Amino acid sequence: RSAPSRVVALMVAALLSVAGAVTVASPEAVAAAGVENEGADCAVPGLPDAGSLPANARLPDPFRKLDGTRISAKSDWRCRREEIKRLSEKFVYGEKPVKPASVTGTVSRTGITVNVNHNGRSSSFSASVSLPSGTGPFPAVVVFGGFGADTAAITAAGAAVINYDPYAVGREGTPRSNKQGAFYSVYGSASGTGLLLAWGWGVSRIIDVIEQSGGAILRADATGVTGCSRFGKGAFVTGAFDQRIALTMPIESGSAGVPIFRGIPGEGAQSLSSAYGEQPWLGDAFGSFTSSPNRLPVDTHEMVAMVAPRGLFIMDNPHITNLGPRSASVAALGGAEVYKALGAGENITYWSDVQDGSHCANRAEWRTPLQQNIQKFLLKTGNAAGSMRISARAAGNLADWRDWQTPVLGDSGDTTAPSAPGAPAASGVTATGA
Ligand code: MCU
Repeated sequence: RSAPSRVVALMVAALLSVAGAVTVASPEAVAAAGVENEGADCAVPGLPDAGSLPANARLPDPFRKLDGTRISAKSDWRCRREEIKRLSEKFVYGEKPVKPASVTGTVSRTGITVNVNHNGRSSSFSASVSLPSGTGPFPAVVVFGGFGADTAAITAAGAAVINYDPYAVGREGTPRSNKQGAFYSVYGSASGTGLLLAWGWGVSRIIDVIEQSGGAILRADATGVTGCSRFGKGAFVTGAFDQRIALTMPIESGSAGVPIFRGIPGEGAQSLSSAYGEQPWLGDAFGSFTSSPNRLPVDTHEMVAMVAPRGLFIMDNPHITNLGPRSASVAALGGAEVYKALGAGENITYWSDVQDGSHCANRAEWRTPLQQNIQKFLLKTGNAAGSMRISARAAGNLADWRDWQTPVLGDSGDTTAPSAPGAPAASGVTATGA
């Protein structure tokens, strides 16, 4: 590095340390990206064919690239994440198309409208908005469907609620060959993309409209997403696939949501063939894995990892085996290894330590962590550490599920090699940001 660039780096480091002293949130809490997919420009090698996938009873190594080598620097994660995204699309959820040619719409104090036009096909949908008290602009949480999320706690914490009807974007009750809703009006009723990612596409288009609105009412850089049960599956996948989402909060999501696919049969949760057949939630391509999840080149610990280093608060219910809470805890623990490797271990919370109650009940135990997560990732006024609050009733053991260890990722901006032993310490910028 040349002397002048070192001086600039030191000046930036000094500015960062001043900023760090006056803000409440740590630098790692400010983790949402300005774009839907930061890895869109990554060169990804050819993906394997469904027919040539080796069986692996353990969770795939999230740090191992398609070329067989492991990543060694934090900056390598961006393109490794893109590989996981493409594998997940090809084998699990179906493709999420990039932003359509035209997205327009409005944001008012009571609602959002979205109009999409792509390749001569158009569709529209809308969502109502409930603002908290105060003047704004406000962060917002997209709430899937009308049940299970504590909307009163969200607005009391100071975030708006966007009441999202996923069925307007991807309907249930249709055969896979004739999918319906705003997504399928544009991409075709025979699209292999399942409802979960169609729903996520709809949320991404809402964020596009908020971005274009100028930010007077809702802030585009502070969006959360939540929902329970089938809408917990949707909230989870939505947060994994849009890096503008600062806080992802799935509740009791069950099979096709957070739980590792590989753990579902042994735990006795809703079977993969049942979840695949009940509704076209997963992509059509998942149909060849329902009785052989060990052939999947990805599992849901890597969807957890796709959210990293952004805020993730997974709520689960250890009293209903059908939901796969033990398998969900393993997904959280496995994905948390990527959070830790990125230096963001405090940005993930898994919470199944709750009293019995009906599925999607409003639980007092989650109110405080919900509001703390909103303060940390959306309002940016708090800095509570995330934690693993796993109920002993349904606690998985990650060691049983992995044959890989978590690497120490270098801070170097060099994406090809870790810093050599004995090399000078990382630059002032990275040292300050750590
Ligand atoms: C847990 O989510 C689903 C479950 O996968 C389905 O089998 C069941 O019919 O519905 C659950 C749900 O969405 O409940 C509201």
